[in-house]
Amino acid sequence: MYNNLNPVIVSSSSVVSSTTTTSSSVSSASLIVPTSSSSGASVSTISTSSSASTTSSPASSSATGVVCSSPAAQAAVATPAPARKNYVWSIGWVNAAPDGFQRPFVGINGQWPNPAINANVGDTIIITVTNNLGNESTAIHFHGIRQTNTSYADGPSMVTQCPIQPGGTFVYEFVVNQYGTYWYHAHIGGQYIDGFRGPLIIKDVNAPYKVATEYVMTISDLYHSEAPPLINYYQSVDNANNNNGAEPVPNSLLINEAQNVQFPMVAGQKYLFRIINVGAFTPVYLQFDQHSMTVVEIDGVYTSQCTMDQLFITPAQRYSVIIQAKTTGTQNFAIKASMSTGMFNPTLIPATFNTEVSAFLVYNSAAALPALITITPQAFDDSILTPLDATPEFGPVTSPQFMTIDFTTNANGQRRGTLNDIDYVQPIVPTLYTAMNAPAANLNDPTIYGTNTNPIVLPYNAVVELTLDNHDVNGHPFHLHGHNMQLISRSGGGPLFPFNPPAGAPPMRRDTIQVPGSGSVTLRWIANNPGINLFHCHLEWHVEAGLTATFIEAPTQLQALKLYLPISHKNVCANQSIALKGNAAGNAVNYADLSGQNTVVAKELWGSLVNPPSTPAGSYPLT
Ligand SMILES: [Cu+2]
Repeated sequence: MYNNLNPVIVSSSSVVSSTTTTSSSVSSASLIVPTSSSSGASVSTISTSSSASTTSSPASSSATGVVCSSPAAQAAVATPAPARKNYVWSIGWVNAAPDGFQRPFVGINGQWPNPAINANVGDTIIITVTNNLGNESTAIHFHGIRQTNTSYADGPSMVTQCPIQPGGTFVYEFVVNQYGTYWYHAHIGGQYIDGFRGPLIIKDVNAPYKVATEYVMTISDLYHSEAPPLINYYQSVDNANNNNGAEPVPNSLLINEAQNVQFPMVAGQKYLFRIINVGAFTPVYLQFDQHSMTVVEIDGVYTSQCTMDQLFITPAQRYSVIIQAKTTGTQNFAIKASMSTGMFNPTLIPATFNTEVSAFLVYNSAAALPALITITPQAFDDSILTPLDATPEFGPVTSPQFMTIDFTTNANGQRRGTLNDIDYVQPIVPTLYTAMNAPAANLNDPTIYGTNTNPIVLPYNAVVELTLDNHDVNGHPFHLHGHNMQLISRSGGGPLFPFNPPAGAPPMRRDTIQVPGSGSVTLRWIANNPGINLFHCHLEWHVEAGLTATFIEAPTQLQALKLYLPISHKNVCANQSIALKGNAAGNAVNYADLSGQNTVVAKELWGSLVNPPSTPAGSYPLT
């Protein structure tokens, strides 16, 4: 087991209480009990015979067989008074064996899987985080939350805050004026690969659907090795030379951070499944046996309600779907998620390797679990999921942007991801602090934010149109912090990923959009959210490889907000001698002088470890 500082580890099954303080408890409906929490043995007790498989026998591909409709009107309900939701989190290592293999995960208050944050639209979320990992720094991003007027609470390390060092305490406080399905995850050194991730659900009492019960369903790839040595070898010259810089391949797939979980079902009722791919690297196909999914929300945007049999979900994307229960409840049904394996290097497949995970809709707990199903990838086109608010195409465009996606080797021979030929290298001062303190004469000059942060300054209310040209053969799910993006066009996805938005319909809008391999997308948004908003591929290995750009959005208006940096934010910087002002090179006297800025990553990368080992990983640990 890889732990260079022997951090304190607790067993996830030994802890029964939580010190979380919150004004309302997590819905019991979202609590799913795995059939086997201590070993993966139950996997083999269920037949995998393909002859026993049942499919929902779609008559045609999802590109052509999908039925969409407008939702029925719902009676208006009084909205609850805004609440302040306080969470107190101790971040620490927790041993768990979600697929039968025990390893440490980054847990909260002695437990892993991590709890959901639950709120209503308009609530304030306050999370007091203490880093008790011992050997790693941390930082938390709230994926999809716009952080209007609270850019300092967005989370990415050295972008909107300093890393939270071991022993450090840091307070995130922000208002959630948006409904929908989100998630939180570490945004530092690949740490969320090691399990620091969980749902963030914002309920809307006036949602355009009525259901009896809501379930949260996370899907995630699992690595048996911890992230630091994987990052180290991934970014090594040896990997660049011998494996063309290939990423490590996961060992298995999880649903709700477990396998064979059961979702209790009552005949005749309607269920909402909030599906979140919280994985690090792997897009998945998902299917319910003999139950269609009616999509009602993607990435926090209500959509035209389209019924389909299969979803394709990239890391960081969310789909909320309604499942209509059968009218009789004698039988149980299988759920299957299956990895899209196209990016896996065949020579790097680990010894323990399972690309699929099952779960079950359980109507009758006395009846046997059903045979598993098989998945055959179908054509999938999210552009048909047009927003219910009918927001038309933004325009006219005032800030056209263009980026190429490439992979290359840097001066040290490491394989790096680039946008417009620049790989992201973190600045010496967090970019937000540069923007909060730069003189007016320099504030809108992108160069002060550092060459290798890939900085783009957007004027307030600019209508941005970004075309991304993917020179890589693989698809990449790009995420923009602080906004949803309209998908104006997409090409190159091939027959499995067509682009057929309904004629004349408003463009699909979401915060994570797949850019097809060797293809391109054109995206639009309005720069009406002053702050620092990262734009990056959400495959976590590619974040580590530098496939990131930095939008410095309306810095003049950002300064006019006169943000008051919380004292805990100043303290974690002071404890690590990181300056609260200055340009990307740390120069607070002459912002135009970037001498000494970071332009090349370290030769040895070890994620968020604070005391990295002195010897390189040497190879991928294939377990
Ligand atoms: Cu990528």
